[in-house]
Amino acid sequence: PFKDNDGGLAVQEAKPKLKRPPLYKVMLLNDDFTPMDFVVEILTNFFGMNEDRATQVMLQVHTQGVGVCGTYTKDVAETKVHIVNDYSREHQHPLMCTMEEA
Ligand code: NFA
Repeated sequence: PFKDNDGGLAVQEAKPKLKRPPLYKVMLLNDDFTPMDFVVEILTNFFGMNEDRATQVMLQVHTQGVGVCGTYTKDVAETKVHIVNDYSREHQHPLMCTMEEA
């Protein structure tokens, strides 16, 4: 409560701020060199997909050029992108993982 301009008592209601955090799509990009099995391994190990779903997404990336691995908060998406790119580089594959706001 506070004194307003005419001396009366005014109450500023505190609005409960329940804003959902922005979400980010984590995506894989196609290339000509990364083995299909390696991409499936990435999708099962780091994105919790079963073999069938991982194969679908891998083929989507292979044929369409890009595919969504999952949708996460910013911190989680950034961590996934780094882990996947580090893992691919460690194995000398050019696979690229990126993120964008959903
Ligand atoms: N295009 C790759 C190949 O033919 C397979 C691939 C799929 C690579 C999805 C990257 C992402 N070996």
